[in-house]
Amino acid sequence: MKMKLIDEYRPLIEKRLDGLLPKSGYSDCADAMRYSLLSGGKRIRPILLLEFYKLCGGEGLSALDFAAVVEMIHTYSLIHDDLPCMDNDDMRRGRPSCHKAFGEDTALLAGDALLTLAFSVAAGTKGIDADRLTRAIKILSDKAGICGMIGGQVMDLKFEKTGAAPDELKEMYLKKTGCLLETAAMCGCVLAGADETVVAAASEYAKCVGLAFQIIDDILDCTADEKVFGKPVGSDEKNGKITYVTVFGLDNSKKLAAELTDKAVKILEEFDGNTETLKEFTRYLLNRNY
Ligand code: GRG
Repeated sequence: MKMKLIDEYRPLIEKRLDGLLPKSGYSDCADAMRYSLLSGGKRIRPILLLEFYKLCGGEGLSALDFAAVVEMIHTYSLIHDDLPCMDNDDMRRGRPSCHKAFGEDTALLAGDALLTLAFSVAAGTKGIDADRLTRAIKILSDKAGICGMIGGQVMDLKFEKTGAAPDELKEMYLKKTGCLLETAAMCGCVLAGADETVVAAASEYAKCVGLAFQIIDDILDCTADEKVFGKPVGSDEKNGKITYVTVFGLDNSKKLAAELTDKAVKILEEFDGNTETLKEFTRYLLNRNY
């Protein structure tokens, strides 16, 4: 599925990610970081950050490094999520997952190294006011940590054993998947110097998108074309996972994802400035096939 915004931003993001990584051949761990980070993800989170930055009046490419940082943290989470002690997935982005290609020990360290590199790059961002940068790093740390993405993963592991009520499932999705998308939208605004009400609107938008995004992931996990999806279909069932599809059924899940997308698009109307591209991108996320 083609999307103009992805086609436009992707080369820029890929080039910067490449430049920020340790050189190829430096160590197995550096090669594994490179293998996973430059393996053809959609780059949704950095694109969101750069679009919100632009929407809030940010100019030029000052936010590009911070956008790359969010993608590094996303990639570390995927490497760790695929490990045998987590989801135990052999494929990611259409090729062997990091631990299948490099071994579990190196994959674990490559994830750790991407996480720590991310904070080094974030702290070294040039061309952004220091207070804005500190605030963005705080949002990033909180939302990627125990009260955010990792907290969601902890809930995910627990629910595999105990089951989950619908409200608990929603909270888990908002944390596990939503928090990093929220980081991207909020940090785009913060780095551009937007005020609190604007940052809060970006956060609300991203919560809707994040929940819809994970519901769509659940739907794709049982309906996608494996070649396009880039990883095995039916992984949730294999792991005995409770998902929106198992709780609400396929049709209701599609309806819920569409309603959340409509809500997200409505929130974009609260912003001054042209949000047409972001609206189109939001609808693309609903209709994606991988
Ligand atoms: C610290 C051991 C340890 C593990 C951490 C934090 C964590 C494990 C996992 C995070 C949870 C996670 C992987 C959520 C999945 C979110 C999701 C739907 C990912 C797919 O995102 P896309 O479609 O992927 O944007 P691409 O490949 O396009 O980048």
